[in-house]
Amino acid sequence: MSFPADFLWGAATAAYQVEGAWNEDGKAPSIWDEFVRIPGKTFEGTTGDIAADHYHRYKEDVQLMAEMGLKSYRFSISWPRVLPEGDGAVNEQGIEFYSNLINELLTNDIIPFVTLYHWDLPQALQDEFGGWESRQCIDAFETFARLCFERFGDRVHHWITFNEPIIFQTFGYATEAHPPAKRDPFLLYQVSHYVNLAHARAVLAYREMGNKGEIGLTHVSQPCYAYTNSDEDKEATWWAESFGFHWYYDPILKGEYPAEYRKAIEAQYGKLDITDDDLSLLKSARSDFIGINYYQPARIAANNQQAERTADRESNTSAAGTPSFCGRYRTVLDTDQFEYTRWSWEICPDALHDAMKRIHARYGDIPIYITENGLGDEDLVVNDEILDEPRIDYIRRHLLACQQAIEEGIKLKGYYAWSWIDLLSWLNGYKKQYGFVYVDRDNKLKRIKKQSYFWYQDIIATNGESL
Ligand code: BGP
Repeated sequence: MSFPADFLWGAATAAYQVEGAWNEDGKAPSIWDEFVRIPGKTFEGTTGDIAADHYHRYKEDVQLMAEMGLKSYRFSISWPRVLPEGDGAVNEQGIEFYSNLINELLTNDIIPFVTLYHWDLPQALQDEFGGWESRQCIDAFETFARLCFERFGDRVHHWITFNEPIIFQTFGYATEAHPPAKRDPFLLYQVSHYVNLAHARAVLAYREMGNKGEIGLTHVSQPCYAYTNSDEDKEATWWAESFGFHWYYDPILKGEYPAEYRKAIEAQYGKLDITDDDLSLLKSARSDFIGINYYQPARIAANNQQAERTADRESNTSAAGTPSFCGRYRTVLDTDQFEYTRWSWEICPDALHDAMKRIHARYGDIPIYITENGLGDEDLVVNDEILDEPRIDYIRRHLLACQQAIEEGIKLKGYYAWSWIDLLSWLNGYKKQYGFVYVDRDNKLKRIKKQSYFWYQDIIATNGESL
């Protein structure tokens, strides 16, 4: 049997995308609650105000998980729900919601895997000191993290500090597609360092508080491949890989920044505020595991036209075929050679296998969780049945890649499909579906099990044998 007996067969969501109840029971607005209200920023102006209404229906949702046999559920805690001002008074009603959810999961033998930051920064902190642009945010995050460890650490033993720093930072500070919608590459790099420090402080706090579980961080994993063998495409790929992989993974897993790349970006944008004490802090806080979110690889070419990435929603939501924010490279869309989803995301299970090998080669025997992987599609509905065969095919092929990695000795400990249920896609509204469970938005958000629900149920029951 290639999947270990304790392999975590899971599925994931994130607070803003699933909960709704955006202004209930003492919750304050996050930067997303404000951003979605700016005209033109999201698909047809969709918001997470109601989302899948998981906040009110979590019991029903957990029952569906239990019936499926789900081993673990990854979800995030909304920071402004538990600390409305970011670091001030605790909102006990918010704490109660997560406490109840955790208890409900445990009663049903489902292991909670909790993300602290899935992009919904309290608006109060953005207003007060520019959010992640300030070192003050590091202290605020530590306060939030400690609160969560204190209240939930007795029952939650798997923690992710941040979800996909590269996305909220690039979109937030270089392409204007996410809040705070700025275009300032220097800030992007500075923010990335402050977030790394916040991660490190949370890791140390977790250990110092005597918790027994594991703590890590989730990065995007998008292996880059030169589109052609030309020197200029290879050089472009060095830039893409240095930014997308080494700049983000090295500080978390090696406690340092890639030197050559740092030199190059500081020459271009200016000297970053990174002190020796900061670097010692990073070194002292190696993660217990790395979470990877994998959707697609990137085919990289030189950006000969010197085109700039634009701020429009479309070019930020289908990643292939756009120039990078820094203008040094672009991604290539080639429908003759590669297979794509409806949103032009390349389907390539081999690159998932390759991603794990690259991590293993650079950082050694670090345990890995695939914390997101899945197919965004518009599902076929026939007589109230959701026939999402393409999703089954997508997940099956990616799970085979996982199986191969495990057989080769990679310490892969779990797989979380994105997503558990149909939820808000940040920039594509409810049109782009990922879930095992359909949410009928025309019929009081009724839950309907998709074909993939039953398929995954069987995969879990056989521990992957029926793949
Ligand atoms: C990841 C995020 C998720 C989810 C997923 C799908 O980047 O961590 O929150 O949204 O991507 O993205 P999208 O909804 O844009 O298709």
